Amino acid sequence: LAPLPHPSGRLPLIGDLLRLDPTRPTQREMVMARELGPIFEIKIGAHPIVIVAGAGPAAKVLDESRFAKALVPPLTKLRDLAGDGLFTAYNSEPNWALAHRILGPSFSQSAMRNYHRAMLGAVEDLCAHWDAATGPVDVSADMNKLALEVIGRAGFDYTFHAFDSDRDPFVDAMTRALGFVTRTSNDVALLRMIFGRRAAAQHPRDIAYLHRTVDDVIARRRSGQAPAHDDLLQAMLDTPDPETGARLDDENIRNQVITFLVAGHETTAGALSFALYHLSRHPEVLARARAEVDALWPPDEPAVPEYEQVAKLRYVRQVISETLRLWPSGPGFFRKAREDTVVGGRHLLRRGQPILVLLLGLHRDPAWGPDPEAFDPDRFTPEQIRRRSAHVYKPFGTGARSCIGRQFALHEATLALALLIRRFDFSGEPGYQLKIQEQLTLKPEGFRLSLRPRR
Ligand code: MNH
Repeated sequence: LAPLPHPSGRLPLIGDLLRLDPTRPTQREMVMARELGPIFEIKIGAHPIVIVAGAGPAAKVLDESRFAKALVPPLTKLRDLAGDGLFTAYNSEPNWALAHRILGPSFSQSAMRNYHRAMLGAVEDLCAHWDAATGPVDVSADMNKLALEVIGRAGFDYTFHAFDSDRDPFVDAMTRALGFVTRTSNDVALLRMIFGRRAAAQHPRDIAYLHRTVDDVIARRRSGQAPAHDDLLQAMLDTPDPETGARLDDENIRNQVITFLVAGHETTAGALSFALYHLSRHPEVLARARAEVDALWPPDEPAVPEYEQVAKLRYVRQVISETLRLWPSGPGFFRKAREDTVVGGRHLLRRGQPILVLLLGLHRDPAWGPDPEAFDPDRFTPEQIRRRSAHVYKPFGTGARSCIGRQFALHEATLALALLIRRFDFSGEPGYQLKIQEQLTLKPEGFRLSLRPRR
């Protein structure tokens, strides 16, 4: 058995810390993978993390019978906010299986019919916001607002007034809390104790505020003060477990609401932002996508997009898929071996050892052809998908703990992207160099678009 490759210059006590980038960790790891190969190890202080960045070892660790989701920082820190919600629950926690069964039908493809209107309303608000823009718009900021409004309205019949100047203080509290979770997952604990006191004091206040606000939304719905609604909250309040008849308690429902806000908003927003970035760089792709949209909803007629029509936007959907290949907004996820296991015939993975499946690496595996850096939505025609192993494309994770919100995200992103390219001509700023911000999720930083309404 051979030790795993690791970065050079490893030091006692701090391990590879000097080689890592606390503000853009997965982007640095993607660069390391080019040098170290499809499986390697980094050490954060004394803690080894195995990184899988290529198809061979990925096929192994994606095998659910031998590997499972691992809950390590930043996910463990996120439990301060989201507790035993679906995303941060331990595999063995009974509330995970309970919530997974109760919520499954609410996230099915056909359930998207219930959220379609709310999604459309939020997109229309964004269009109005863009109509009123007097200069270039900050794409990541606006996609964040859109996705937050969508999950708020479709999930809980709640608006954050994200496009208004007097937006809900909830948004700032959540942004601060997520920032704190990210920073404290990648930094050095001692420095934080010295320099981070103020943020550390704010964090529990932010969490208390988030919890209070959500508890109030739940209580109002339960008491009938807020009307019943065909949304995620109603499903959680009304649906008994199909197996045992048990119900989710109010604390768990609060954790799920916060989970959907956290897991469902920056991810979809990042995907939309990167999609607009790629379209601004690939006029031929934009033209094809727009032709598809215009054929469905002629540009000189008012469009009333229907739920069923979103499935017809095949090429727009391919644009989203290719976007999630190159810059998956969730850049990786953690696995662990259920028992000691040998990978690649020569590397021992200890039971429980955290393993990061680095999508930034896997999605650029040689299996993608000679130029994996090229943006090409034709990689996602049905024929191309059939020709490839499913193990080289995992933007929504894998197995039992894969993304429950996948259909939700794809319906939202396809609808929003289609309507935006229908309504607006746009161009990026000429000198813009893609720079990617990491905060649990990835998003383009400082990317602005100049807009011109098409009609
Ligand atoms: Mn989502 C899990 C990516 C949109 C709710 N999501 C995951 C995982 C990935 C992921 C990867 C697996 C994480 C892990 O293994 O630790 N999610 C995405 C991406 C998008 C996305 C790339 C958008 C694009 N997710 C959404 C939306 C929602 C959502 C929208 C909710 C409305 N995701 C979840 C939940 C989980 C999850 C909940 C945890 C599921 C579970 O463990 O049972």
